[in-house]
Amino acid sequence: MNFLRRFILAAAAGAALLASTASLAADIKPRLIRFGYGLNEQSNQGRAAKFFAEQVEKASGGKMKVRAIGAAALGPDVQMQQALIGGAQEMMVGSTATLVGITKEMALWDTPFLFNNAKEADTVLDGAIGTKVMDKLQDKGLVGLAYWENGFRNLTNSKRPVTKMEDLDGIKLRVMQNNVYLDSFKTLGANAIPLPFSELFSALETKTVDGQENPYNTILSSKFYEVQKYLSVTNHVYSPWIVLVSKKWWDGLSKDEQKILSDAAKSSRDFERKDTREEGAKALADLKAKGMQINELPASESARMRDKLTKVNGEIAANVGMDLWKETQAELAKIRGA
Ligand code: TK8
Repeated sequence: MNFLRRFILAAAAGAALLASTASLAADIKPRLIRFGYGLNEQSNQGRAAKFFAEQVEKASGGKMKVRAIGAAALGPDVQMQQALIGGAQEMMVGSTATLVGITKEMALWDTPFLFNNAKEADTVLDGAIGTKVMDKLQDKGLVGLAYWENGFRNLTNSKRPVTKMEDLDGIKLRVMQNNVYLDSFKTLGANAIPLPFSELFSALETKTVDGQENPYNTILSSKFYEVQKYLSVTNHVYSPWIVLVSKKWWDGLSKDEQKILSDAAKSSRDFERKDTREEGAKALADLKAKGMQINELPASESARMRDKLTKVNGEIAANVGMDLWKETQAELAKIRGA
C-alpha cells in the first residue's frame, strides 16, 4: 500500500469515527424539551411529533429529551404560544392561523385559494417568502423552524349538505381564532364563531356549533365523523402548521443544539408531509365508511365562492403589507408559468 492510499484510508476512518462521536464531542447539554401540540397522538401531528422526538434523541446521543405532549394538554395554540414567549415551555407545533395576533404577516397563509396544490405550498413555504414570514416571529420572542402540513381545508356540518353558497346561511360554523377566517365565512353567509380547537369536538357534540372546517386527516383523527354528517369538498384554503421554539430558551442553546433541533424539525417536516398525504389520499373513503355523506362542489359553485372571497384579499394585503402580497403573487405566477 502506498503512502497516499494509506493516508486516505486513515483519513476516512478518522472521519467516520468523528461522525459517530460527533454527539459526544459536540457542545450538547442534557435538555428536557416540552413539545406541545393540539391533536391527539394517533393523528398525523402526533406521529410527526413522535418522529421529531426520536430524531432529536438520536442526534444528541440521548442527551436532549423531547416530551411530546398532545391533545392540547399544555393548552390550545394561543396559550402555548404565550408560554413559549415567556419561556415556560420550550417548543410546540400549531396552526399559523392562530399566530396572527403576534405576527400579522402570518395572515398571508390564510388567503382563500392561495395555493392550488401541495407543490405550490411546499415551494412558497420552504422558499424565500416562507422564511421571511417565519423570521418575523423572532422580534416577538418565537423562533420558527419549519412549516409542516395541516392541509387543504374542507367543510363539515350536521345540518345539511352544502352544495352552494346559500346552504351556509345561518349555519353556526366554528372557525380558528383569526380574522381572515372569520370574515371569509361571514362573507359566505355562515354564522362564523371563533373557538380554540381543543373545544371543538364538544361544541359540535352539544350543537353549540353546527359545523367546522379542517383537512380530511383531522376530521378522521379527531373523530368529527361521530358528530358531523355532511362533508363538502371545498379545499378553500391550504393551512400550514409551524414548529416553534421559545426564543428565550433558544438563545441559551449552543450552536450544535440549535442545529439538532432545526435539522430534526426539517426531517420531521418531510416525514409529516409524506405521511399526511398518504393518509389524506384514502381519508375520504374512510370517512364515507364511517357514515359521512360527502359531496363535491360543482365547478360553477366553487368559482362563485372563490369570487366572493376575493373580497377579503384586500384586507389581507393591507395587513401583511403590499410588498409581501405582491411578491407572493409574483412567485406564484412564476411557479405556475414554469
Ligand atoms: C390544532 C389546530 C388545528 C387547526 C384548527 O391545535 O384549529 O382547526 O386546524 O390543526 O392548530
